[in-house]
Formats: sequence, structure tokens, C-alpha cells
Amino acid sequence: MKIFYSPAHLEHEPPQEFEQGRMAPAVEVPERVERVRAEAERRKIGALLPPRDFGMEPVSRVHDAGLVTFLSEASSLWRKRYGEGAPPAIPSAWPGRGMKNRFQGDVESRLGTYAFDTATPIVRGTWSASLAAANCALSAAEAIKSGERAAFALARPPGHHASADVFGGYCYLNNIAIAAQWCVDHGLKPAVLDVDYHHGNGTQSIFYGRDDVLFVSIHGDPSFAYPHFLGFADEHGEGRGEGANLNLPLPMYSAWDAYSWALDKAAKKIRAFGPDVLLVSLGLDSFEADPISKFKLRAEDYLRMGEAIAGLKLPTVFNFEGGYNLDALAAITVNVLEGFESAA
Ligand code: Q9C
Ligand code: ZN
Repeated sequence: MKIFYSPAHLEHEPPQEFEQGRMAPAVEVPERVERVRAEAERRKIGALLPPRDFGMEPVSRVHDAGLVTFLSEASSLWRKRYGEGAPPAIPSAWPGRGMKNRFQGDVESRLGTYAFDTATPIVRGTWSASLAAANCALSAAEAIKSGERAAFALARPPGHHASADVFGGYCYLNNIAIAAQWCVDHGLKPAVLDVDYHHGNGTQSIFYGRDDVLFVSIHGDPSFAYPHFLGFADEHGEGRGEGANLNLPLPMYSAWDAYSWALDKAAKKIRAFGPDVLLVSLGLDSFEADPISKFKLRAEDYLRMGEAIAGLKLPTVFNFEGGYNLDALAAITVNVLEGFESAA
């Protein structure tokens, strides 16, 4: 399958994030994509191609103009305020209940307006990397539209936690939602399957009131897992979108038996929706030795995951999301792709 890759991600390298009450080394690092790239080449998954530049139009079909403008200028505003050598931009105050969110103001107030956590720092290269990642997802969707059976957007930062007007969870622009909207705008009916360990709150909220995009997610139950405030089993969609959202939260320490049961449920829902393209938010943080997650999938399970996805018999976009065990990440990512190809 075609693999879309841009070196722009290398410039998005926040050294740290604020979590568990302290500054901690970042886990969403450039090496993630570089390792997967090397393994995909070694196991001959497909040719590496640069993304096409789709411009801002497909981004603005999904994202609020205020968020987009802020992301594009946040790093320079931050450095103007705190100096060229300042650490990455991280919010320190939010418009809590009873306060006024004016959606404007200085860089501190706009950070609080548009970010929902402290895990998602903005550095000089964040904006161009985010745009390149969106262009990789769009290029993969375009490859499908041109008749490819599958394509892989190998990019970072990830996207599934970013909503129309809020960024967080290492995500700035929602790459898979931008690709799904592009599919709709080009006459295709997309289903999104999110297998990242964390619920894809951004993707869910973008399509929650709509019946033209299905969202199905398998993830750690938000009663213990990030993002904590969305992803519960009773979220089915609203209005026209009622029934076009399915959350399959799983308990702590879930292994392949529970996971494959959920995959089966997901597949039934997707089949019933009758999509003509499948977009997979491919997070690999369900792995047993992932440093920030609590599932117990083993390396060989990812071959089965790829086979199960191929069983849907749909043109498929794989969009890289989370997964933080640097020693296993490349092998398990390529296992999904290889499992898919062997069964396709
Ligand atoms: N102790 C993605 O996988 N911090 N984002 C969680 C857990 C944020 C994950 C802290 C995790 C974001 C794309
Ligand atoms: Zn994740």
C-alpha cells in the first residue's frame, strides 16, 4: 500500500509535557514515526510518498477559524512574550465555570480557550507538522478515491483528540476527521474505526450530530482512562446522528479475548452502516508494554487486528495515532498492515 510521509514532523519535538503533577519527558516523539518508517521499508509494505498540499480548505471544513488562526500563530506569540529561548507553550489557566470565555485575548487566554490539557505543548514546528499530517491523511483518502485498496498516513502529531475548536491529547488538527469530511465532500460515505487505546473524543464530537459519518471506537473506559470526560458506552450520537456513534469502552487490563469481542461488535456496526470507505485511527497504545496505557495486547494480536479489519472488505485508510513503546511500536504497527494485506 502507498505510505504518505513528510519530514515536517521532525520539527515538532516538544521535550516535555506536564502530567501527574510534574514535567515529564514527552512520549509523543519524532522517533515514533521514524522507527515505523524504517520497519515498513524493511518489511516492504509499500512505497513512501510525499503528501500533496491540499491548502486550508479541507482543514476549515472541520475546524473553527479561531482555533486554526491561534495554532498558526501561538508559537510566535509565545516567544514574543517569553523570549526566543522560552520553553514550549502550555496553558496554565482555563475559563472555568462562571468565568467568561471571550475566544480572544493574549496568548495565555487563548491557550486556555483552545487547549483542554497540559500534555500538548506548542513549539516552533508544531503548526507545519500539523498541516503536513493533515495532508498525509488527505493524500491517503485521495489514493482511495483513485481506486487504491489501502493507504497509510504515517505522520504525527496525531489527531483524534482534537475537536472542531479544542486541541489536546498530543493532537492539534484532527487528521482523520479532515480526511473523512473530504471523503463526504467527494461523494464517499465513510466509517471511522478508532482502535487507539484512548477514546477519540475529537472525532466523536465533530460527527456527533451527523448521520453521514459513522464513528466507532474501542478504548480504555474513561472512568479510568484519558480523556476522562468522553467515550462512555451511552454516547450514541444526537439528532440526525442518533445511532451513528458507537463506543466500546473496555476494562483495565483487557487482552485479546475482550478486544476481539469488541472488534467483532465494531465490525457488525460498520457493516450495517454500509460505508464505501473505512478510515482507521491506528493507535498502537493498546500494547501490553505501552508506557501510558493499561491494555494487554501482544505483538501477534496486531496481525489478527489487521486481518479483522481486512474482513470488512472496504477500501481502507490507516491513519497513525498513538503508541509509545519505542521498542515495539514499529513491529506492531507493521503487523497490523501486514495482517491486513495478507487477508485482503
Ligand atoms: N497518565 C494519543 O494517544 N496523557 N494521545 C495521559 C496518562 C495524555 C494520548 C496521561 C495522553 C494523550 C494520541
Ligand atoms: Zn492513544
